[in-house]
Amino acid sequence: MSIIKNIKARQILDSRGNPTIEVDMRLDCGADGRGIVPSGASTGALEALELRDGDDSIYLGKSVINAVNNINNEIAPKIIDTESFTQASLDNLLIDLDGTDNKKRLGANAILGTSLAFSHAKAKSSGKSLYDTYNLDNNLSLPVPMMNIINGGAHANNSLDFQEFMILPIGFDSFNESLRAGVEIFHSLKAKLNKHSLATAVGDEGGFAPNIKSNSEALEIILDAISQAGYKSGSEVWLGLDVASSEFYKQGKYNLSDGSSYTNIEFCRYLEELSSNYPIISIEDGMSEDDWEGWSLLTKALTHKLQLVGDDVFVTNPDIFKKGINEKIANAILIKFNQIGSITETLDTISMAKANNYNYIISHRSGETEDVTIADLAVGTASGQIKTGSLSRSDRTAKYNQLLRIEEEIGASYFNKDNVFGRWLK
Ligand code: 2PG
Ligand code: MG
Repeated sequence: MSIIKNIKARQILDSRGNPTIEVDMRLDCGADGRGIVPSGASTGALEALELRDGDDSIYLGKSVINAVNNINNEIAPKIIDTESFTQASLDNLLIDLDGTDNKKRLGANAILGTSLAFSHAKAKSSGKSLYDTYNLDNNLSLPVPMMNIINGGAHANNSLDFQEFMILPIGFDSFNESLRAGVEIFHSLKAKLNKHSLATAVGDEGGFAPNIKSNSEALEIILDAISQAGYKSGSEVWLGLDVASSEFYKQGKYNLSDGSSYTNIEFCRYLEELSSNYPIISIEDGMSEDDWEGWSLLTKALTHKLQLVGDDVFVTNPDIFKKGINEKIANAILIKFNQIGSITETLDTISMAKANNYNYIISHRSGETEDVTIADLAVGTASGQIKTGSLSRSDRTAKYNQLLRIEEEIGASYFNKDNVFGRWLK
């Protein structure tokens, strides 16, 4: 239990140069904590509301001064010197104070910023590492990184429809080795792109954003880069996709930029075929958030073969996720704390995933900052996987660097400890 002595929010910038919220908090014991809120581009329609000011003449409408003021003027007097809080009691007070279903009055960014800052201060006051405060059932692990080395979709202005082409260096003995493999493949990919006179400029998550025409071409070039770097695809390094299909699902069809258009049955077949042709172990948002029928088809077709991750479709929301579990949609959930807007609800959703044998992946947003909380969250909740972008740009590598520090502290035996991919690798 902790009494809050001071809280101060301010507007700062995220990795895309858009305003976001930073919150500093101090507890009565003197411990302090800072939280910075990330921001998505391909957002799920049912995410908690990120409050922006909407005045086009200031930061193109993206300033967050109202949300900052909500913390400094409305939240502060309710939580400073009022009672002794746990994470849950603070978050519940904030949710009640907001009083709406999707945190639209105070802003999910205002609530999450406060929740995060408390989380950091609380860890310091208890003398624990941050990851330990997220340790739900005495089980830490170091995650396999899902590295987004080719960016498309809403994260790049190239012609690729799929948003993320990821590599997963699973077959290694430590996070350090897994990271090294990823980095070497990343650089080998850069050399390959150069050789083909393709752009090596990077997209929002630090991955390359070349003008490759087709999804298979992107996968081929990644496979090439893996072997060129001296690694084996399909045994050491696997592939992952974030199709982010809600972005191109219009009028009941999946419409690709080459003019082709698919029903959900056809698109399911398309993804099935891709996964037979390539060593793909994970597909995120293969179907749109508006196409639960498609999700059901896809799950039936591929759940035995690979991880099917719900991002836009579940938006880290326990109520929506519960519905998904009941309808047997997907077999994994992406966890983004700003989709739901508090640490407590995030942990609730994770507990639900654990209880129902769903994998859960702690994830960054495409708009990130120097805040590395998600690295600790991944270790503490033993997610076994983290999605935090490519191997360039400090907003992405900062999380990997934090994982290196944690590995130094707890030891490499925690890497991929529960092998969350095991059921598909047999
Ligand atoms: C996603 C995320 C992160 P955004 O779709 O999974 O990679 O992107 O933050 O833009 O929603
Ligand atoms: Mg996604």
